Amino acid sequence: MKSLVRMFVLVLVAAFALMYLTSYLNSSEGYSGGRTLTVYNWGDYIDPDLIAEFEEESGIKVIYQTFDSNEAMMTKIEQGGTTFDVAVPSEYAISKMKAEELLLPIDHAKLANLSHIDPQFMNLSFDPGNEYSVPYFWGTVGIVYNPALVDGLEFHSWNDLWDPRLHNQILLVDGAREVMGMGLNSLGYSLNDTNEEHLQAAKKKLTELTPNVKAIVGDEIKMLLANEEAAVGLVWSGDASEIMDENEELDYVVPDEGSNLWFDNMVIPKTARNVDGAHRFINFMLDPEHAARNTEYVGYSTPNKDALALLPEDISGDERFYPSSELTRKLEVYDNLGKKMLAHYNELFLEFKMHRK
Ligand code: SPD
Repeated sequence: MKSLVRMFVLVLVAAFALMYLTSYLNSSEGYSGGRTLTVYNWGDYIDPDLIAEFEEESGIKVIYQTFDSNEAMMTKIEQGGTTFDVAVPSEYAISKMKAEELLLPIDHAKLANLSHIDPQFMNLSFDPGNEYSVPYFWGTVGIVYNPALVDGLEFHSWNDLWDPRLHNQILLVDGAREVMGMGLNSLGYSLNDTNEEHLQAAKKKLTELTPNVKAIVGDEIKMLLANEEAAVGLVWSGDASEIMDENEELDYVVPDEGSNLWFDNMVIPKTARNVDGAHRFINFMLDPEHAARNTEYVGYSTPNKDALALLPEDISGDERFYPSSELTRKLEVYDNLGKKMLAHYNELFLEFKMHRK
């Protein structure tokens, strides 16, 4: 009997020791070889050389994972069981994650490079005082098109996309707010509209676009448009810039009715195990030389004024991707519409996608 008890105690001690060791190794503060940082970012949204340089400089191993929509990212963090140290949500997602207490406060004292951010990107309404987030990239939503493939069509209005000459020629980015937003904007409604009649009208309008829609896709939209597999795309501005780098024939416009102005910021989710490493990583990305290289690599617009000054004029002076304040004033930022309404936008988008099948 005594030996049975001894065995039981030994097993218990071994289990506790194993649990302690596992959590120590996973924790950032552990021995240097075991220090890790888990970064959760959009696909194609960082220069991989910068990750390698950060690892070299800090001795921290980066585990890098990607997502393709705010909704997917939030669901994963909400569900728990993850250990993300840094994530990159857009503004309405930041506001929602803050409300759901999914974020840790940012310690500005640890971010010497925060001073390089242009003040116009700081202190925005979705995160007053940047208590929980730090600017990474920003941009617009618009139409990228290949003039040689659109039969003389010009794109001043979202409604131009409904032209029958574009049969099976349009690719849409796989984003509920972007696609629903296009439907709403085309009818003159706000991107943040919550009126059920307007939302149903937007979905109906989108279903009428179906004959022109070739596919609804993720990051492959860039390759498909650059390779001229379709003539037109509903895209984020940075993707347009990357596509146009690959194929100079294409152009990008923001329709006259207006569109979306968005901001992707770095945050530290509540799941973080390496809060200090997260600050080091964020500060590293804010360094002007690193931010400039990242901007050149991914093609998106940087909010870092000192990085912008390092970029060639053909990038920093391109008004399609660094629009004037006159244009940005016409654009709308997505609001956090609340859990229920955001789920409803997703549902309507899904119904539109199902209708295509
Ligand atoms: N491939 C990187 C895509 C990043 C786009 N973020 C835009 C979010 C707009 N709400």
